[in-house]
This record gives sequence, C-alpha cells and structure tokens, in this order.
Amino acid sequence: MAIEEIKNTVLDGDDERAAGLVQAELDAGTDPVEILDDGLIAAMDEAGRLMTRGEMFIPEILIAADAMKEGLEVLKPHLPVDATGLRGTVVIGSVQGDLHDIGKNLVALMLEGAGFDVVDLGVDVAPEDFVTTASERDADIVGMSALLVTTMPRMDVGVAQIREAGLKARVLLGGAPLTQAYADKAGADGYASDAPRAVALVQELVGQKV
Ligand code: B1M
Repeated sequence: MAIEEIKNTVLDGDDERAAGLVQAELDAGTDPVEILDDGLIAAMDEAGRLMTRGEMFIPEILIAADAMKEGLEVLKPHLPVDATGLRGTVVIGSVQGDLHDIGKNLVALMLEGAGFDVVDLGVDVAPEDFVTTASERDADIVGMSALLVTTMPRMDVGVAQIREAGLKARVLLGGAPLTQAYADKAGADGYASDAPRAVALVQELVGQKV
C-alpha cells in the first residue's frame, strides 16, 4: 500500500513527497530493495506503458524521472553494500545518442557499493570516448547502456573499437531493449538485465567469487 503510494507519487512527479515517502518506508523497516523494485522502478515501468499509449508525454516523464532520482538519493545509503575495498575499475556510460541514464546510474551505484572504482562518463558517450577512458584508467570492465533500439548499434561499434585497441577490458552491455543474443552478436563479454545481475557478472568477469 505505502510502496504503491511511492510509485504513484513518482508518477505524479512530486519529488519532495517521493523522498519523504521513501524515508518513511525505510523508517518502517521495509526492505530497501523492495522499495526500489516495487516503488521507484515500477513507477518508471508504468511511465513507459503510459508513454506508449500516448497518455504521458516527455515533459511529464522527465518530471517523474526527477522524482525517482530524489527517491533514489534517499535510498542509496541503504542499498546492499559490500565494502571490502576496491575490486577493479569499471568505465560506464550510456551510448552515443542515448540520454537515458536512470538505469545506468543504478548499475554504477550498485557497482560502487560492491567495491568497484566506477568512472561514469554520463550520457551520449561516443565509442572512442569509452576506448580512451578505458585505456587511460586501465579499466577491467567497460559497461555500455542503451535504452533505445536506435542507439543499440553504437554498442557494436564500441565493442569493435575496444577489441581493435587491444584493451584488456571486458565489455558488459545492458539496457531494456538488450538481449543476451544481441550482446553475443555484438561480441561483448556479457549482458545483464538488471543492476544486481550486472554486479554479479562484473564480479565473475574480473574473476571474483560471486
Ligand atoms: Co525514453 N524511451 N525516450 N525517456 N523512456 C523509453 C526507453 C521507451 C521504452 C518508452 C516507450 O516508448 N514505451 C522508448 C524506447 C523505445 C525503444 O527504442 N525500444 C523511449 C523513447 C522512444 C524515448 C524518446 C525517443 C522519446 C521522444 O523524444 N520521442 C526520447 C529519446 C531521448 C534520447 O535518449 N535521445 C526519450 C526520452 C526520455 C526522457 C528524457 C524523457 C526520459 C529519460 C530521463 C533520464 O534517463 N534521465 C525517458 C524515460 C524516463 C523513459 C522510460 C519511461 C523509463 C526509463 C527508465 O529510467 N527506467 C522508458 C520506458 C521504460 O523503460 N519502461 C523510456 C527505469 C530504469 C531503472 O530501468 O533504464 O531499463 P532501465 O535500467 C535497468 C536495466 O535495463 C538494466 O539495469 C537497470 C536497473 O535494473 N540496465 C543495465 C540498464 N543499463 C545497464 C547497463 C548494464 C547492465 C544493466 O551494464 C553496463
């Protein structure tokens, strides 16, 4: 009931109330992951459905996304953390042409929480920028996120450029329209459908116990 209220408040774009409700739910002892999945992420899923049906428009989606971010800020310190020291470097970003960053930010946050040094390049990241930063930072992992079918092909280019540059970095792809088959075809080392799976896969790729 209260988590449903968080979802509806995010959809309404009331950022202050969303943050307050998340705090109240935490104070009541609710599992933070449940608040994330059934409240904040569920709101964005519903926003997507409404957008598809033409019942919600870009300005409203942006306002809802901001409310989700406010809620996430309150939740951040309570999400599962494994503070056993740095475990490797991950360069992450949303691919060229893609401005969606909520999911990518969540993955980055959880990787940081799991002890990785995360270099977040933000959104609209050109393939060569992934290569340059991965090389400069001697990255173990490059993570690319795409939410649009039109931007997914930038991942193929990014993977190819990382291979051509002979970098040691393993490449992880993710984002709502992605599939394991697409990641395999692009020549990536892995695909994760959500943030916890991304963390588990990164740990596996860098040879740490999962
Ligand atoms: Co956009 N948008 N959007 N949008 N938007 C979608 C993605 C869409 C599915 C909505 C729809 O039509 N139903 C649709 C894409 C269709 C398609 O190509 N498949 C769409 C569209 C069409 C567009 C525009 C083209 C609309 C327009 O202008 N006509 C435009 C494009 C802008 C651009 O990028 N160039 C656009 C714009 C926007 C806003 C700016 C308004 C806003 C983004 C704000 C922001 O991110 N700062 C926005 C939003 C919010 C959405 C929806 C509603 C929500 C996305 C979201 O944040 N989800 C979305 C509908 C939907 O997905 N339900 C939609 C919550 C987030 C936690 O999930 O990002 O999937 P997600 O991340 C997950 C996993 O995918 C995974 O883990 C995350 C956490 O569990 N994951 C990874 C993500 N990255 C990963 C990386 C990894 C591993 C896992 O490893 C590296």
